[in-house]
Amino acid sequence: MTTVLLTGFEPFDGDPANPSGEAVHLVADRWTGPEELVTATLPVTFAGAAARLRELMDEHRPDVVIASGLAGGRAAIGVERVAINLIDARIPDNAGDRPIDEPSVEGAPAARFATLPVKAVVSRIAEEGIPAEVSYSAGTFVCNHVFFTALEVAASATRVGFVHVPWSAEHAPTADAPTLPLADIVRALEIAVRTSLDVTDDDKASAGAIH
Ligand code: PCA
Repeated sequence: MTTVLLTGFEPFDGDPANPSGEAVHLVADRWTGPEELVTATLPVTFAGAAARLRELMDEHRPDVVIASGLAGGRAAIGVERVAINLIDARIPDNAGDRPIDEPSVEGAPAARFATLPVKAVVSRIAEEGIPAEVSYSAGTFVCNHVFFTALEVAASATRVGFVHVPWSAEHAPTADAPTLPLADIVRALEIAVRTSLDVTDDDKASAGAIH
């Protein structure tokens, strides 16, 4: 049985909701397979999130791991291409911890690339009219930490990636904040899962950045 692990996060930084956590549950509600889908909401803590992800990967031995989180202020779905082995917390996590300049995983390489077909995921999301882009930085907070840990822990055949999502229109922090409807965020995660299962060779089109 092919297994997919899809995670989101609980709210953090005073936000009333985290669309990533809400979306993964909605993806699970309407999942029809044939693959097995395991979903979970991770705590926004450096100590708890990576440990929980390791447990889930140990228990379910997933073929595809997609973690998702909120990137408040972004207007598009961001499919992350690179995780760095660095924690530099600008704000405290939900446990009050604020580690600065520590590695995610001691002794591991400086960075790892996502092993999902990142460009194919972006183009398939965009084809459905949902704004999407390849992102080259997942930040230095809990999301990047989870992303790097997943890449570090995964077996070589496992496909691992991270998707950052905007605030949902349903829980916009201010009237002019960039948002997407929660339904679009749900659909984007579904497309990310389906594309990661079905596409082996990524697109060759450029998604690079000059700066
Ligand atoms: N976003 C944060 C942590 C949890 C989340 O949803 C981040 O981008 O690191």
